[in-house]
Amino acid sequence: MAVAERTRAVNGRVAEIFADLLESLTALVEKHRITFDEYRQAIGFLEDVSRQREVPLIMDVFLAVTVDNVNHIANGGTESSIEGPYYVAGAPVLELPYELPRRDEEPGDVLFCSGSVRSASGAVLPGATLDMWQANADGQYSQFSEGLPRHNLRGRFTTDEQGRFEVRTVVPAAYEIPKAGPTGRLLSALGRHHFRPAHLHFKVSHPDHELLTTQIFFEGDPWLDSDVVGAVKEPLVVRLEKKDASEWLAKRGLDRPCYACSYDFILRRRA
Ligand code: MBD
Ligand code: FE
Repeated sequence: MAVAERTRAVNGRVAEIFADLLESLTALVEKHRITFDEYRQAIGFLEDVSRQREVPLIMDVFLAVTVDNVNHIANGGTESSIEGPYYVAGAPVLELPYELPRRDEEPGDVLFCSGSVRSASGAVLPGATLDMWQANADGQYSQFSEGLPRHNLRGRFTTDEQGRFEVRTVVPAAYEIPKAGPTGRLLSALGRHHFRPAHLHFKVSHPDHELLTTQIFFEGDPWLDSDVVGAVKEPLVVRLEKKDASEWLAKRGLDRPCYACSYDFILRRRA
């Protein structure tokens, strides 16, 4: 393709990637003999995705995991997973004892998420920052569903002298991609389900170490093997443990059973 070759030579990476994109789309139109009717439908679909603010969602559903895979370097650190479309920078900085901001009558089971942050060398990392966000027990994220406080179930906190943390939150529900939106309608048209397994999002950071963006999942979740975005990695699946020992509960000011999970994050040193 002469045009592609010329742009490749002049404009570097953007031109090179766009040439390949156009080549794929051209082949697609030719292979399926796309009609003008279908062409206009495609334009309408993209306008709809934009109008309903689902550009980040649809990109993450179909492509983000591949971006994560081609950039993946485990190298002794915790496996990464995608950020997803619902991260908001600037979540509240929490004070001890850590509790993600929640509503007075926040629905769902209480969850204590604990663990540690260590360096790939094995050294514990006091003062590591965890930036955590999640869906509520209805599968909704604050700022992306109506009627939730701005920073509901979003917060930042740090590890203690032993590199440990514990934060109180609620057990998230599985996330269902809205069926009414263009992304959900496309999934329906493809005969696919709309669910992500329940998960907790984290960005874990510490000076001298690479930022880790990842997600934690729960054993036994019915959607683990068919996550609509395909972001589950086996080492990121933890046990959701029921806690009913009265002493353990009393120490945390609770009088009814709750859940706990634990994860030890490992950060790679910056080169
Ligand atoms: C989510 O909650 C999510 O984390 C991703 C990656 C995609 C859609 C919804
Ligand atoms: Fe999510």
